[in-house]
This record gives sequence, structure tokens and C-alpha cells, in this order.
Amino acid sequence: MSEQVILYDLANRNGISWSPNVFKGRHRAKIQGTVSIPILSKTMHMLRWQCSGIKPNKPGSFANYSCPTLRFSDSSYVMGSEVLVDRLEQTYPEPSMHLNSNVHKLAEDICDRIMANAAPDFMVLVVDNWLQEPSKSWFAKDRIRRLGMTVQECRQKAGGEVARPKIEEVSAELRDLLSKHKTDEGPFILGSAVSYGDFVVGGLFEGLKRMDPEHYQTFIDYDQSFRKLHEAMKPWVQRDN
Ligand SMILES: N[C@@H](CCC(=O)N[C@@H](CS)C(=O)NCC(=O)O)C(=O)O
Repeated sequence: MSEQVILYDLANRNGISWSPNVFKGRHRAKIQGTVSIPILSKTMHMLRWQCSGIKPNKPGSFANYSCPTLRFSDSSYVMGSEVLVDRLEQTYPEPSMHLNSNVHKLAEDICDRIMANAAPDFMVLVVDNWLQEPSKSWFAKDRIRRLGMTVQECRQKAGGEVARPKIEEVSAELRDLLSKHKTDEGPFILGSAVSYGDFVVGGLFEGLKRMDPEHYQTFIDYDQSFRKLHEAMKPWVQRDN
């Protein structure tokens, strides 16, 4: 039985989605033609999030509150892609996202490490180009609390040329992931069958492209399999509402 699902994204000044993390859940939901996921941008500011009554992420998580978060028609909220993809799979088993293959876990691990290494450069863009008040000030202060320095200082220390070799190292793992599990010549991780792992990787590509086209270009040129997968994800990544 289908139900109305609302996907919460971060409010931003450009009015489009950009977070690789949110793209994962957004595109997973969108593969189901029956699912409607209106973006409720008014409720997306991080501060409001914390006052919303949503149960925080489990202790030890990077952030107490994070998106993507989904609200189901029984008013329950699910925060965190790992949990929400399981819930969507239960609610909408067809078409299968091939969670049993476990390739999405490998994809999550690799993409999380790419994002962690790219974060020193991207956090500055998040503050300067994307977030609007009050999220912008909250985020800038929160990163000082977590990192012990401003996002600009972090970029100087760990971004640019310092980050590049680390990103290339993990890119090699991504290239291997995109070749090792194929059952035919198709563009997705498993070949012709799209699986949730492709939404994880495609979400990263699309997020990078929107945030920093130049950085994206260097990254996507690393291996032809990257571009092939991103191209194949077009039906899902073109729209972001
Ligand atoms: N592994 C988590 C990561 C979620 C995540 O970090 N989301 C970011 C948006 S890009 C967020 O909400 N961060 C909150 C913060 O940085 O305080 C998932 O996939 O759900």
C-alpha cells in the first residue's frame, strides 16, 4: 500500500537540492512513480529541525540531526539514509533496490570517505554559497565547536592540494566498485539493474556538480565509468523536487 512521504531537505538560498546525502534518499524515493515528495523548505533550517520533536540520531553519529529525513503518513519520522532506505524498501518492495547485494554499503563507505576528504573545500562553499540565515551562522559556529577552527581555516589546512591525493586514492576504490560487481556491460554497479548503491554514488556526483562544477569535472574525469553511471542516473537527477 502506498503512502504519502515527505522528504525534508535543507533550506538554501538557491532553491535547489545540492546535498549528496539528500540526493540518495530523494532519488531512491523518486524511482517509485507513486511517491510524492514535496520539499517543505520552511521546516528545513537546522535550528528548527532540533526543535521539531524528531528523535536525534543515535549517540556517536556525526550530527544529532541530519537530512535526508522522511516523514511518513502515520507521522513517523525516519532520519538517516541507512534506516530510511530500509523503510522505503519495506513499503515499496518493487522495483527492488537490491539491498541484499550489499553493494550499497560498500558505496556508502567509499562515498563517505570521498566526502570527508572533500569537506574542507566544500564546507566553505556550503557557508558562502548555499545556507541562508539562521542555518548559515549556526553551521559556521557548529563547525568551530567540532573542528576547533573556522571552515576557512580548515580549508587552508586540509583542503586543495592536501586533499587531492587522498581523494584520488579513494576514487580508485570507487572505480573498482563500479567494475567488480557487474553481471553485464550496463552502467550501474550491478550492470544493467539499478540498485540503491547507484543512488549513493549518483547522489555524490550530482551534489558535487551542483556545488562546484570545476571540482566535479576533475573528479568525474578520473574514470569513464564515473561519467557513464552519472549519465545513466539522469532520469532521476534532473529534477530535484
Ligand atoms: N550518513 C548520513 C549523513 C547525513 C548527513 O550528514 N547529512 C548532512 C546534510 S549534507 C546534515 O544534515 N548534516 C548536519 C550537520 O552537518 O550538522 C546519511 O546518509 O543520512
